[in-house]
Amino acid sequence: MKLVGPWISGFTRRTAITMKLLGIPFEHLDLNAYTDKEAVRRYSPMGKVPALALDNGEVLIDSAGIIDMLHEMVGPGKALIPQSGAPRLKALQLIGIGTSIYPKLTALYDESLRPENYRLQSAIEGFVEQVMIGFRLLEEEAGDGWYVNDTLSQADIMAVVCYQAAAQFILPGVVTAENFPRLAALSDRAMKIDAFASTVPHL
Ligand SMILES: N[C@@H](CCC(=O)N[C@@H](CS)C(=O)NCC(=O)O)C(=O)O
Repeated sequence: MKLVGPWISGFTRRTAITMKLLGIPFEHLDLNAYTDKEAVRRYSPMGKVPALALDNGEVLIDSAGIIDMLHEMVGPGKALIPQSGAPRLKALQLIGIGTSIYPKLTALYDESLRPENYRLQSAIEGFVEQVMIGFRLLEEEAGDGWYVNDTLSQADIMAVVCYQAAAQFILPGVVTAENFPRLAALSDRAMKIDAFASTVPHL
């Protein structure tokens, strides 16, 4: 299988982390949706990443669908999400916060590319506000281990992907270890694992 997209794409990164944690081998095509448009579109006609090109030539886009398929491949016992009940609901709630934070980080990045006098300050403030509410919710739920049943799950993956992207690239000085100590500790725990450490994003 080929995974198309760069680690700076949080949705690609969460897919790669999942594949590595599940022991599913893949070839990484480090193609950027903005700067390698034509090459990306050979796999993903709309130009979205991540795209997973299967060995039979079929292609799947959207990280949620890809991860759903990967979980099905390995079976419920190995899937990185509780199977049912309150733990599953908790994981889905946390994943929902993370997958809602990330597009706002992307929107902030896109705004930063505009010449200063073309930036919409009210939109920027709104995005930052939403991001900060999301991080506060994730911070409140974090403890000394992993989020749900102290077992590494998709909730931890998405929270770490969001925290690192914000702290390193989008809102450094605002999203910090000082302001979000539990998220910072979660991120440190994750970085001891190769799936996270080997997918560090760079611009
Ligand atoms: N819901 C999608 C979001 C994917 C997404 O927005 N990817 C961004 C990069 S992080 C992208 O492809 N941007 C290029 C574009 O939208 O044209 C997923 O979970 O995979």
